[in-house]
Amino acid sequence: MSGTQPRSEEPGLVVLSNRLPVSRVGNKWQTSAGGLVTALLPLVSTRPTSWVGWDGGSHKLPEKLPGTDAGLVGVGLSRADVKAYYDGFSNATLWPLFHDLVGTPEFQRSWWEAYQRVNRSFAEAALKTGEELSSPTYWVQDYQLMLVPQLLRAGTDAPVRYFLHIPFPAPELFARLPWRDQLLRGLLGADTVSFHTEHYRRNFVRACALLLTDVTVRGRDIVLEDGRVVHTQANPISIDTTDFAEDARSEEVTGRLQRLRRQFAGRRVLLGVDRLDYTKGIPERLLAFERLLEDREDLHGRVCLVQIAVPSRGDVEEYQRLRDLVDQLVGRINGRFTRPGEDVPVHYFHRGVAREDLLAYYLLADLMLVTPLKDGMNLVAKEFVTVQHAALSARSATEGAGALVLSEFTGAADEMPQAYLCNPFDLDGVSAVMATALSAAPEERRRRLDLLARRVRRHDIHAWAERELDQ
Ligand code: GDG
Repeated sequence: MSGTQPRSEEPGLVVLSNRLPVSRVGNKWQTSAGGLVTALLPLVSTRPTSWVGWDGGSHKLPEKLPGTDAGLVGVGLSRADVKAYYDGFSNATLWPLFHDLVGTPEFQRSWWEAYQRVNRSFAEAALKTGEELSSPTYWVQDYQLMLVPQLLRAGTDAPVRYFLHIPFPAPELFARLPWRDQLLRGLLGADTVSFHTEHYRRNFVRACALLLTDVTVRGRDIVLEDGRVVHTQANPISIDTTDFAEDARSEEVTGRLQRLRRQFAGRRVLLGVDRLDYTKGIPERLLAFERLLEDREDLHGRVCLVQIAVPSRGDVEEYQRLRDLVDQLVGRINGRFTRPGEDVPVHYFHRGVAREDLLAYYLLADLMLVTPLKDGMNLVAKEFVTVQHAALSARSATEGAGALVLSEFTGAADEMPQAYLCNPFDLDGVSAVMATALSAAPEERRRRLDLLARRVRRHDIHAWAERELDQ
């Protein structure tokens, strides 16, 4: 282990997440991309921080998070534990169970045992690094570490906060888990348990009331047998809107946008940006786009779908099947609808793109398709409206603005009623919403975008973090 900081009198912070937010590119370490990292980065420089996470198999981690003063504390895991705790219990049991069974969860006792073992290692590493900080707060992130709050509570009186980045399912679904009571008790070790939405929070409180006989629910609090009170709250995660807006106006992004505009001239662009995950509804989105092309011959050669799918969890079988299915659907649609000498209707990238390119694509898009079958929040929706809004003043009124098509099964839908909402399971419905959003008047699209972007700006990442940590 490495990377703790000299003791300072300022209150410290110990962040725990499954992965440390660094990756090695060539022989240099970089801060890595992803929902959680994007969210936490602006916070770690504001107080003495240690970040505890799986070292990803590397024993030569940098001492600090590149470009910051935050110390990195790596937890080493055996290959077998990674398979059982991460690929197994986290991603093949909890992930599908918590996303309303859009994938089928597998229950294996050996995975559960590895999950307990790894959660203990994380808690031990955190307590050790916490001793070197003055008045630390422990801030535990996400479903891979649900037992950690209770383990920390056994070793310290310091404040423990927990944030769940994915949905909390209805208690009737959660109850299928053989180790349901242990997970609830794990979370109840925290002083505050936070969720993206009120709906997930209520599901958690209902699960506690239903499954644990020794707790009492008092409003938003859960009172334990020994009198300790656990507070629950809904606090939707957000983005650094200032950062995104500034970058959207940068010369680099403007240059890339101009190039893309030339490449896609004469066509309206529909855009999808997701990890390649079955919760994100990529096959269903492709089928809805295919339906649109079937129904609307006038759109042939005039619309295209750009789908960026960042490779994810390639070691889990269900993800390999998803990749094959997406390949097949893209091939089928392009086979059916490409016209001689013309460009294909679906541009599919099975890779991530640089942030500047991502922002240029957000600016290029006429429609942003965020259509997950289930998603805790979805930051892409918030990034898109922020970036589009930043460019609005530079556009003429007749140019309109990009429109957001948003699944009602995302946490983001709660805060974004002005999006073009859709049910991703209803292919005809999604296809019709795409057509409606494409034909909406420019001023209508601008009006909606303005309301959406303002709302995101009011509750940005700083507001989220303040609510998580300063209570
Ligand atoms: C989990 C929950 C919740 C994507 N492609 C590229 C790229 N990205 C960045 C996006 C965005 C992030 O990755 C994805 O965040 P999401 O929120 O959409 O999704 P998850 O990864 O599933 O995150 C989710 C989140 O945690 C936070 O709590 O919202 O519900 O599932 O920031 O911009 N970035 C770059 N190139 C890409 O190609 N540079």
